Amino acid sequence: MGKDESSTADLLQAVAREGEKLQANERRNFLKQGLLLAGGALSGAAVPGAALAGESNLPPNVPPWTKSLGSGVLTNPYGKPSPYESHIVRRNVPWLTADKIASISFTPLAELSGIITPSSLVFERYHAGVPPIDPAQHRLMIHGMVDRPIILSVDDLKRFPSTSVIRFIECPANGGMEWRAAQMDALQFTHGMISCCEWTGVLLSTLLQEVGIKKDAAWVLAEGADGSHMSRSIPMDKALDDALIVYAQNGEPLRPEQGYPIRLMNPGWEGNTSVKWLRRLEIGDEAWYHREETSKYTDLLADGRARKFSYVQECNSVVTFPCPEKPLTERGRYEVQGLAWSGEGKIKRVDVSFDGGMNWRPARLKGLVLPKALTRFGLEWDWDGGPAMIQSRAVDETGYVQPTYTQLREARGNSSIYHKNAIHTWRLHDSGKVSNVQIS
Ligand SMILES: Nc1nc2c(c(=O)[nH]1)N[C@H]1C(S)=C(S)[C@@H](COP(=O)(O)O)O[C@H]1N2
Ligand SMILES: [Mo]
Repeated sequence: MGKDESSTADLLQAVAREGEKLQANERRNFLKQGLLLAGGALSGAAVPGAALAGESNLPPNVPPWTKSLGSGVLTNPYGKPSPYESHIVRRNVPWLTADKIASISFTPLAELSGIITPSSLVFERYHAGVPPIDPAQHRLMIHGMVDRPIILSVDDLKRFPSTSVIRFIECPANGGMEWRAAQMDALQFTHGMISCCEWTGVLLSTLLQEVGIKKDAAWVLAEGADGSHMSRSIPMDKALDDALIVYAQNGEPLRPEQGYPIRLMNPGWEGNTSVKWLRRLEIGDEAWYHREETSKYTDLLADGRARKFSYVQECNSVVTFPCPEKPLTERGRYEVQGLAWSGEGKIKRVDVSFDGGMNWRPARLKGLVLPKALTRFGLEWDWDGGPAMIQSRAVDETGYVQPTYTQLREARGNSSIYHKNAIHTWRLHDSGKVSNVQIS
């Protein structure tokens, strides 16, 4: 390419010309490769170049989009995914809730890479829908057992020193439909009530320092501005540890679905405690025992008593490839992948089994391994075309090992809904199809 080819259009044309020359030269090699690829497939057609027939946009041909100009800047002032990816969306289970106001939608885990959940795909959980809050008319009141009660605007909040963390939020009902038997034949529905975002805001401890808490203060009540007035009692230890009042998610203002303009974020704890559309924090000396910590979000045990305040989301994991949405298409080498997480800290280790838990192989932890965040794991595996029972088992930095269903039921009985973190099994059929089964 000449130095004087200055305009972008010229540059693109030059690139296309270079490409054409290259393709003409290397046509023979491309054809050889095409044959190789076709031969590798189970049903490989043994005709040289057959894989290319009818595929006029594949090499060595030059597709029309390489020979023309594309759309310009600001075609989408707020960007959106390729239309070819329009199947990557949140979905709900229509029979699960009576309406869409007090309901839930699920993150499409099978379609995601890395550990960050794009804001548009974060699962939604509302008790009374999304309130259309005008941030200029929203305030956070901090009162109760404090020396100096305050009412903060969103702008006031942003004047405090901020911090950013990558942490998961998981609804404790994640997998709740699976307590008694395998039911949902999709990863999106067995594990999709979890997300992992970068959250930015102010440490709750900073705000509590500002108001000054009284000597006997032991609890914080967080209340939302939505029609459900959702409220939870948070022990002071957590409030002073890593609880945050956040106003940004993945670098931009919180989405309305996630609590715009501000939400409480309790890293590692059941999502229900991360009160959205936060309007009030009351400091007290006892828990409030509101609806969401008595009639709901308690765990009925085998002896008829209910476990209360089960705040932490314990260590859990799931294989995300293969899974019902992502079957295998041909035998050969794959990277089996999955996600692990623990509300207690970092993931230390993940093992994968292909025979329903009889033998285990250590997986590799990939990319960032952060506390209370999704952690991706991978393991190369040669599929021989036979059936398999694929499982993952995570261990966190406290040494806690993800339980089997038998261990979980021994500890918790069979009447729970929340906090199901048992080892999950995908049954791989010899067709490559994957289905949800349960092994105790
Ligand atoms: N004010 C308010 N906060 C709320 C809720 C709600 O309905 N109202 N739902 C809770 C529940 S049950 C969960 S699991 C999380 C879900 O967070 P997300 O919708 O951002 O994924 O928000 C919690 N905070
Ligand atoms: Mo939840």
